[in-house]
Amino acid sequence: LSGVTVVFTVLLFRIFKIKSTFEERRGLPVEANEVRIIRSERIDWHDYETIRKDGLRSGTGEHGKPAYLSAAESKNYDKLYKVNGFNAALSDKIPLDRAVPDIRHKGCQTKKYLKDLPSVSVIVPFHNEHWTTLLRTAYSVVNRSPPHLLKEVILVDDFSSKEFSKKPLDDYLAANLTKVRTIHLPERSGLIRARLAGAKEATADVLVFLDSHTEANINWLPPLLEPIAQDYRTCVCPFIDVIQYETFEYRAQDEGARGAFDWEFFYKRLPLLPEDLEHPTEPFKSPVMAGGLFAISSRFFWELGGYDEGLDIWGGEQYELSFKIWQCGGQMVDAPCSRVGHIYRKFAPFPNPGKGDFVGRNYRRVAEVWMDEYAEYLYRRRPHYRNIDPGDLSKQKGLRKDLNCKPFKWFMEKVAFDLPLKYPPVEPGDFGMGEIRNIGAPELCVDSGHKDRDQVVAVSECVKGTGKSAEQNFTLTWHKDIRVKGKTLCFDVSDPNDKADVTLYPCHGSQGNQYWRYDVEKQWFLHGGNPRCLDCDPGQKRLYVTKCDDQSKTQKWRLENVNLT
Ligand code: UD2
Ligand code: MN
Repeated sequence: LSGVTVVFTVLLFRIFKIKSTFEERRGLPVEANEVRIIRSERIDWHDYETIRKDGLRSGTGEHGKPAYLSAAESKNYDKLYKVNGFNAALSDKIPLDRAVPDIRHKGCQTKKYLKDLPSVSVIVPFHNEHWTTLLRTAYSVVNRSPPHLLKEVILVDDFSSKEFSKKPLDDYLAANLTKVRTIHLPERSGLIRARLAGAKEATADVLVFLDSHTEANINWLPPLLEPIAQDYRTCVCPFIDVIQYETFEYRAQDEGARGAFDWEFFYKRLPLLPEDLEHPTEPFKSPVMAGGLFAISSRFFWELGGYDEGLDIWGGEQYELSFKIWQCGGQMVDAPCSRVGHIYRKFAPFPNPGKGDFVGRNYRRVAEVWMDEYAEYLYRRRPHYRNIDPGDLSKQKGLRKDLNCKPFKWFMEKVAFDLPLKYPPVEPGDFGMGEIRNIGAPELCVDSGHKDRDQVVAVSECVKGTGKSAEQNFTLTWHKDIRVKGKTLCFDVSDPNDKADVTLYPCHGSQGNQYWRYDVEKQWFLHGGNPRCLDCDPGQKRLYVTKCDDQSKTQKWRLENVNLT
């Protein structure tokens, strides 16, 4: 027996020897080169068959055209609006696999990407998402992703109470979308821990996170993946398009800007740099992500410790991850050729799950761990953050130390170098300035619309990004009037009747019909000595003053920059 073993061993040895000599003769460097050549080959990733079929579709909401309900179809409108913050009744009329318009830069249509791209797990946290918007998200991903790159879609149910979210959803997916599965969390965990739960189960090279009311556009995946294939520590965001909450129209938000924030941690955007504009289809560096939609290699995500699991429910995680990525050796880019639509809700329909000021606590955690002396800027704008107990931060601080991450000053000087420390400076003595955004209808801003003396002011879609309209820029001055930026026209109400129009009139500085105050706590703009509140009708885009009502959301406004000193 031992003889046989010896012979066998010798034979095995010889085979290996021969094999390795053979490889030596071929020359390993050559093979490595070949691999490199193959690896850098680029191909056209468009799925022309799906594009052709989509082109033939017609019907309600197809190609992202605005859609409307007939009177007969409107009976569930109010009920569904209230619980979703968007026109869910209309969503139910639009096909789950509708076509979306190809609004990419022309150059994207001929752009090629590496043939060798990493595999993807798409992770979608959801809490009480309406069933058709959730499924439309899943369909758009499955139908517009190369099958061999898309390993799985994981819907993480954050303890939803809607009936569809449980067994009916699981059954539907098993029957119709086999690549898509669910994880049902046993308690309300918030979107951050829900994403973490999905990421822990994900098996692909790259994690792509999406919100539960999104639609992936044509060829969205390769542009997101290529920068990661080239450097696993690059995190990539798509352009986020707007799915209008009322009509489901699919349109661009703008043609790109760099993500940033103000010192109340509202998400803001900075202009593209000259070099970004030169290459409109190439990824450009961006200081922070919007939050919901991005791709990151699983390896880098976990090297960074994922998210801080102490962040609860909603808010702040976009800054935490962005700061971590930049400060701890990675980078963030936006890929213009990857576009995904997102429903910006008209209002957040979810009640606070009894967790107090979770947004404030999240912001405090992020500021304490990552922002060093710059946290002070946040606290100056929001003094009560100083008194919020952020909880245990030792793990996060330990991680920052272990990874030898750079100071926030480095981030401010090298990455967000054009982010103003006063955002933007408020004139001395003036109370505040900037956009006046409605809380009940957060897509709408007060807009003076190039109007002149005696003409009526209205609300319209907020102009986002770089080319911020002068028509949505106001100053609440020390005279206690509201001035249109760059003009000597003031908001004036002369009509004593209910729902009186706001008109423009030359500023006189002596209050009366032009007397306005802003109540920071209630977020009210109060007019006159016997005060009425600024209010709007989002449907008609009308702006007026009326009796103040604590319950009304449309009477609440956010003035962009408030001078607290
Ligand atoms: C933005 C981001 C969002 C997130 C948030 C800050 C975009 C387009 N959206 O607000 O992804 O970064 O800023 O935290 O960039 N959800 C849960 N559990 C919860 C609450 C929400 O699973 O307790 C889900 C929700 O169903 C959705 C996602 O988390 O899929 C984001 O919530 P959102 O849509 O209310 O946030 P959004 O878009 O206003
Ligand atoms: Mn969202």
